[in-house]
Amino acid sequence: MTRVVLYTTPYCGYCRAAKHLLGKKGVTFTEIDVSEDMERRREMIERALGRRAVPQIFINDTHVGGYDELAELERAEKLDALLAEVAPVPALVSVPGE
Ligand SMILES: N[C@@H](CCC(=O)N[C@@H](CS)C(=O)NCC(=O)O)C(=O)O
Repeated sequence: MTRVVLYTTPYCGYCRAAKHLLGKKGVTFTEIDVSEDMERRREMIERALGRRAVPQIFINDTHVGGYDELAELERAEKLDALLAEVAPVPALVSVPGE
């Protein structure tokens, strides 16, 4: 399954546009509201290599960027392929004694 994560804030037109585009693609995504969660905002900035604007979009842990970049992928007909990629299964963790 494709893993799509969006860091957003509630009153953000670009966030709405990104969610609309992904919704049109029938994609399920996880939305992380960073408006009041400084820990997750820091996580977003770190994962997005210093970018502070919302949305920041990740597809299978690959940083896509904001809405403009997402829309550009769609315009270039590259978004469907990216969304069709299956997320790598996290490595199994062995529990000592089990
Ligand atoms: N080019 C960006 C624009 C994003 C943007 O301007 N987001 C606004 C909120 S809708 C924002 O975060 N502004 C505050 C900032 O840039 O730090 C995109 O396409 O996502």
